[in-house]
Amino acid sequence: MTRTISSVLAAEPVAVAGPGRRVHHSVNPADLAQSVAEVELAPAEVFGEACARAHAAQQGWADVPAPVRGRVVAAIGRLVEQNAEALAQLVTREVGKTLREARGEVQEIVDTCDFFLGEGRRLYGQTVPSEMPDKQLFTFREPIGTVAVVTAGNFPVAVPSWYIVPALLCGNAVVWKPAEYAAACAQALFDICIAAGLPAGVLNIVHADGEATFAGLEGALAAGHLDKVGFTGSTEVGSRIGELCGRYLQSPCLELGGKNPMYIAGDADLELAVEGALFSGFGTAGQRCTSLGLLLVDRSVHDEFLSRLASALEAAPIGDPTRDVLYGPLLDERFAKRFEEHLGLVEDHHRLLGSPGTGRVTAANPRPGFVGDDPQAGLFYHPTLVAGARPGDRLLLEETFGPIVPVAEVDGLDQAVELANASGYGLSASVYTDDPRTAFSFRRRVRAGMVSVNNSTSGAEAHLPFGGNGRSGNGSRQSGIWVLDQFTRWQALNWDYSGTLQKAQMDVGRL
Ligand code: UN1
Repeated sequence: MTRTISSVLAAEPVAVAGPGRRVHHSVNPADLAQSVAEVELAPAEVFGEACARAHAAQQGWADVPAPVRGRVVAAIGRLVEQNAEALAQLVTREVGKTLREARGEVQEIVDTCDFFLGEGRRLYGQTVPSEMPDKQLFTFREPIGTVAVVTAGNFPVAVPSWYIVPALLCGNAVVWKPAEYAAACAQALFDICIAAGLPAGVLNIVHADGEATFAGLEGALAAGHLDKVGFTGSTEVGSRIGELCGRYLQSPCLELGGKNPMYIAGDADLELAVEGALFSGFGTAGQRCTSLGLLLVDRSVHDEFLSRLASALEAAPIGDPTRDVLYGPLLDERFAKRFEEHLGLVEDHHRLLGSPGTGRVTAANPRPGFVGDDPQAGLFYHPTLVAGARPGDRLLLEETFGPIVPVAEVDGLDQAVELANASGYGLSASVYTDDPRTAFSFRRRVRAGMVSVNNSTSGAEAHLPFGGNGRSGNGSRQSGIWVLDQFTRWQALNWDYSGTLQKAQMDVGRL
């Protein structure tokens, strides 16, 4: 049977045939039973071949005028819109994100296409004055070449589109390696992009495991078939990619983990802050790179805030992601295993606390709302709020990637900033206050690529720079015009029409 967009989006298991030997089964994490995709994982050579194919196709694509490439981006956006509901359902089925969030994720691809289709008519260079007469200088943006995109599955379609759409718009060819556990979502987005009218070889998908991908990347870099790597995922893997690219004098675009702080100042609107903490900490089961990682609550409002947040959490429905719940299951079994290890930290913390009153572990208990009312049926975990966290606690320093939020009591802004920066991550941060002095001072001193005032740590918009510092990335930014610097290189042009050999620095014009 030929695969079509609708057959990938249908609620049938997707079979992705490839040259691979090992088959990966992607299952619905809400029941661990429903098969969503069966994918053959490719060996490293196949990754290398895809890079060679992309490398060969890239010049032809770069020769297509940028506004015409923009029309292809527009067609991707339209096709995503036409298939939006089915794509959102697939996201929910394959990675367990609530339908409401999955719909938002699909909208994020449309927003990205909306933004970049217009960029095809801009992609501006500059005209620059020369220091000599009868000479004009210019700058041009040129495509970087072949781009490998390696993505996680917590945002199985939106985050890949942040790389793929601008990379294509800029005239690059792309090889995309999606997460194995989100293979069907990836295949659906890939099929949509191809159906939008991309020439053969310009966009390629390779399903492979991590080690085959590393070997494939290394081979392609050595062969000169790869010019940029874009990676969203863990800090550990990101630093391995950074080392590999560094050996070939390349600077990858790295979007890594986070331990995103939220400071609740003494004057905060507590109702608003509770809502923000609930969504930031527990939305997507805490599995966004921008999820809330630590709550820093001013001593004057600490007890009141904590008791309100704990009650809101107790009342929040958790379970079947197709229903109106706060969050569904974790992404897949590997993430669940890592999360359980992290849960051990909570237990250690609980044991260490000793004297009553110094800290509490608040865990909501099983309730109707789990699939079949059985929390064992899928990868469901209770939300956990850990109060009494102290400076130096591992809970305040290590990324969780799941529904646990530690809470520390702080004495004012200075201590909040110190604890906010202690983990070495620097992706997103948020402050709740009505005082602009607190808001601006927090913004300036917190080491984060993105800061929110009176809003969640997550929820990026497609036209603002997205990215982090320190352990969260190498300072590269995605989204908006800032990502153009990842996917183009600047070329300078000197045009001398004086008819003489004018030498820079030596023949500088004088008054
Ligand atoms: C991620 O988790 O990798 O800001 C990205 C947000 C999302 C993107 C998160 N739109 O929450």
